[in-house]
Amino acid sequence: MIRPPLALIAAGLVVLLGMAGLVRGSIPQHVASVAATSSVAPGIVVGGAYVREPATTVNAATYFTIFNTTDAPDTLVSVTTGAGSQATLHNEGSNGSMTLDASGLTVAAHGSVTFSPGKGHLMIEKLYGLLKPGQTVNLQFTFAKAGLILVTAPVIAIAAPAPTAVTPK
Ligand SMILES: [Cu+2]
Repeated sequence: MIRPPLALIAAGLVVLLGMAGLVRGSIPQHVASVAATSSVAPGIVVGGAYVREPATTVNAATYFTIFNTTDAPDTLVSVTTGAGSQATLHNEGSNGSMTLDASGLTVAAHGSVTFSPGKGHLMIEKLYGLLKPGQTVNLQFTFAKAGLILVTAPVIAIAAPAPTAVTPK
């Protein structure tokens, strides 16, 4: 019977322990990837969100697209943010593809609503500080059915191009 030298067994144990360490190490990465998709709730996706760099702390306009991938309409009932004392949905002009009323903003089944310059924006009022490019603003969207959706919106410089919302598959 041939026995492997003791040193070789020890080396094998180190390799096994090393692999166990790698598996444990991968758990935080998995959690991080889940956090990165936090703007996705079952069926509702908020994409292309950004805050246009404001000139003052009076207010800042936020733009985004809401996709409803479900078979039923859902309603955005409120948005809150840590960047200012209030956040309100504003329709712009008579381009009225969106209907804002006391119950909120309804997004049709398999439909989308885009807030963009000329159409509408989420106005963050009474900013707690001036927002600069490179910063991000956290937004909490509450939908009647989908519930709470967390969105992180980058602050985009006054003259810089807006990010594009990717249509969910
Ligand atoms: Cu406004």
